[in-house]
Amino acid sequence: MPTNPISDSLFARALRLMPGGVNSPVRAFRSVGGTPFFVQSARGATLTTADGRELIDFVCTWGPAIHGHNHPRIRAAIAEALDQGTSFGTPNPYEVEMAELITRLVPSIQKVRLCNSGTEATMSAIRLARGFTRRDKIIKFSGCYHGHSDSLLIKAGSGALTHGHPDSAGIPAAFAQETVVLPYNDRAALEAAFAANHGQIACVIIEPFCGNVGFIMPDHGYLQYLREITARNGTLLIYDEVMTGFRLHLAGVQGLAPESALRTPHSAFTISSTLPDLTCLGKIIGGGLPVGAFGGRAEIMDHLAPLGPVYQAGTLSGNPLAMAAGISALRLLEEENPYARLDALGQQLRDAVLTAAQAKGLPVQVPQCGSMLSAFFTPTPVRDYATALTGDAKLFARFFHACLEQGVYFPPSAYETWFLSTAHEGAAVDRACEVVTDVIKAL
Ligand code: HOZ
Repeated sequence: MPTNPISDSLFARALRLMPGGVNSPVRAFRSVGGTPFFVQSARGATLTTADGRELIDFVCTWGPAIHGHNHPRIRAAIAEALDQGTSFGTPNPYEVEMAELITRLVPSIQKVRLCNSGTEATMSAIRLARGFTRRDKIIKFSGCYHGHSDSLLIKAGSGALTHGHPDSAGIPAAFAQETVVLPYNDRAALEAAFAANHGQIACVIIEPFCGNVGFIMPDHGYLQYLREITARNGTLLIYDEVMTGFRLHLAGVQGLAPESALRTPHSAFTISSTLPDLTCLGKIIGGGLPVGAFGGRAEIMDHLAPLGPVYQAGTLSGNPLAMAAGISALRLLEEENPYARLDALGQQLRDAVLTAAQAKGLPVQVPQCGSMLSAFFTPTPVRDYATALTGDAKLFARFFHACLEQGVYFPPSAYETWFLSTAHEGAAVDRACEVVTDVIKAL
C-alpha cells in the first residue's frame, strides 16, 4: 500500500484551515474513505502527486481536460495572452473570437454571454428564462446537478448526493417551492407536472445526458418528447451541457444525430438532435481555466442587461487568459475532430469492466457514450436517480481504492462520471484496462 506522507501532512494542515480540508466537497474522499492526495503537476493523462506518485487520471479535472493535461498548444496560448495582461475589465478581442466560435459550432446558440463557472451559467440562464417568460416555477430532474445556486440545489447529484445532502440546508422553503423536481426519463411525470402547474413553468432545465449521478443516458425519444412538451406549454428548454458541451460532439448532445460518427451501441437509444432554447456551457470552453457561458435564441438573450431588464454581470467575465485557453482547446477539437477516437477509448474501458465483472459473476452496469462513462455495481439497469442509488457504493469504494493503489485514479464517488482524453490513447487506457481487470477479479 503506497504511503503519501506529504499529502497526508498537507491535508492535516488543510483540515485546520478549510471546511473538510477542501474547496469542493467531493475532493475530500469522504464517500470512499481515506485521505485525498495532493497534485503537484499534471501532463497528458498523468497526475503527479505531491509525494511523487504518477496516476493515470480518469477525472480530467472533472471534464475540461479533453486534450489531456497541460497541452502545449493551450499552454502557449495562455502564455501569449499573459504577455498582454491578465484582466482588463473592458471588452477584449478574445471574447469576440470565443463568441464567434461558440455560435458557429453550437447551432441553437445565436447569442452568448460569457461568465466564470457552470454554476453562474445555469443560475443566470434560469433568471433569464424567468424574466423572459414572466413565470416563476421551474422544472428540474432528480440527480441532475446544475451547480450550487439556490433554485437548483434540490434533489441534486454530484457532491450534494455523494455526501448525503441532495437538498442542501440553507435554501429557503419559499425558493424550493418554485422548483418542481421530477424523475429523469419519466414522461408521465412531466405530463402531470405541466397539467398541475398550467401556465406557470418558466423553464425545464436538464443535463440531456446526466453526468452527476454517475453517467446516465436518456431513453429513446425522451429528449424529443421534452422539446415537444415544453414548446406546447410556452416553457423554455434549457440544456445544461457544462459537461457534455464539446465533449461528445462539437455541438454537444444537441449535435448528435443518428448519422453522427458517435455510436451508442450499448442501448436501444437512437440519438437525434433536439435544439433547446438556451444552453449552458463551461469546463472544456475554458481549456482548464475558470469559465462558463450560456446562450441561445437572440430574442431571449436580448432580455439580458444592458439591452433588457434581466441583470447579470461579472468582473472577470470574458477573462483574456480563460478565453485564450478555451479558444485554443476548441480550435484543437475542430482540427482533430477526435470524437470517434474518444468513443473507441470509452468502449475499450467499458468492455474491460464488463468482461472482468462477467468473469467474476458480479453484476455491473456501465453506461458509456464517447469519453464519458461510469460503473454502477448493480443488476438493475440504470436510467434515473432511483436506479442509480441501487449501485453498491461500498463496493465502488473498494474498487476505487484498489485501482488507486495500482496507479489508476477514477472519481472518488460512485456518483460521478469518468472522463477520458485524447492523451489516454495507447498506453494509458491499456494499463487502466489491465488494472480494472485485476481489481475486479480480486474484489
Ligand atoms: N461538482 C464537480 C463534479 N461534478 C466537482 C468539482 C470539484 O470538486 O472540483
